[in-house]
Amino acid sequence: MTLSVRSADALIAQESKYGAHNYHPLNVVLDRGEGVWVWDVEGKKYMDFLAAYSAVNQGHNHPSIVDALVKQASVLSLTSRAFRNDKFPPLLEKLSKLTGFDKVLMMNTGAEAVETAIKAARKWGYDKKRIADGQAEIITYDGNFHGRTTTIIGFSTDETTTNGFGPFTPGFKNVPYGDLAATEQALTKNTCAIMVEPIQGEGGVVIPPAGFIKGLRKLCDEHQVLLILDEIQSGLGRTGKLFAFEHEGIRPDGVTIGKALSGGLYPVSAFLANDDLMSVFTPGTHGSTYGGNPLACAVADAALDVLTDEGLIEKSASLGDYLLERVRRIPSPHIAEIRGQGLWIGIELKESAGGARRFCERLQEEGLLCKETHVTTIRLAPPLVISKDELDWALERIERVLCEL
Ligand code: IF1
Repeated sequence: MTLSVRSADALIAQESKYGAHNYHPLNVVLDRGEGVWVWDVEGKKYMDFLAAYSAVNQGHNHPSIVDALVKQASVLSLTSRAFRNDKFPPLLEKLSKLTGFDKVLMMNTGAEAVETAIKAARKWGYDKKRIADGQAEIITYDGNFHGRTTTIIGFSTDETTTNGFGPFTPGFKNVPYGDLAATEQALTKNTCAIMVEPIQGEGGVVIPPAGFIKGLRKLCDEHQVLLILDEIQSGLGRTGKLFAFEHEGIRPDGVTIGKALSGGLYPVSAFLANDDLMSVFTPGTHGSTYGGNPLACAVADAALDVLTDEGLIEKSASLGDYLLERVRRIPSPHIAEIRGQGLWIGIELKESAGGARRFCERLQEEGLLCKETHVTTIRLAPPLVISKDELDWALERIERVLCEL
């Protein structure tokens, strides 16, 4: 392969000079992807073990999603919701039938879907639960991650994301993640919803105690409170089920999805709910220029087909079990704890390991791209299209780096 005219170093310097420094990425500059593989500008090949934070569950540039994107882009991209388009209604029906929710509200980014859920929950609180105007409360959790808008970061417990960005939106109450008793204590007559990630992603793939989500469902039923789950990262196959809530055998009142809804080709998100909740929205109460545009709908339609046609959810369950078992057997002195569900694993390192970053940098040298979270966690989340052979290729490197460093 010919060397790119613009070297990685030049591109990194250009980014540093002209871009805001709101990230600290690994120094790998990618220019091509296919399935679980990506290539940097110098032609070096890597396996992607982050999958764009689970947006690329279907693998990079899945041919049928690319095909849908190109085809639709050449016909009609955006009408706005002032007019109707022919790709929107079929996607709504497909999503409703696949997920079992009556109604779908399309947005673009994950944070917008979460904002939509917050607005729906509050309005339901005033319209249906008769909470006094302006008093609605939502219970959220320590260690949460739901996006970057000013309202959403207002209830984050991570100081890096919040410091210097106040004042924040009132009406949120944080309690310890996984703590049912603390949740019950935080409920008041003004509580309209509990909003929670079934597994905390940014928190470091934190799995709550078994029965937590089921317990929340019970509390919500007893106190006329909505259960809203953020499945933007945990949903659409990542944990080995379509939704992570299926592991607990319950149904929430509302769910947010995004990321893999488009297979990573375009920002598409949605808020899903049954009629009783979604009916709080009437013309003019919510919207988005791009939400539900034909290009997004064509892409999402194809991305959902890939998920089901290629059995990616089942694959995540079976290969996830295999990956977890193999990672649990790694005889590394650095490992404190291993957490996982489906093809989603957090390797918690001991204090003495010197942080997860140096392991991720070493894995990069070995051709495997991972991203640490919370300083001490190595997060594994490959595209769900990964084969067993490819997984073994990655495991060999993960084992080596964890044992040799
Ligand atoms: C960043 C983490 C992943 C999410 C959940 C909503 C959103 C996200 C459960 C918002 C987004 C992201 C965004 C990205 C890093 C990332 C992330 F490390 F922060 F936690 F995925 F692991 N709900 N997650 O995980 O969706 O508006 O971004 O489309 O902000 O740096 P968005």
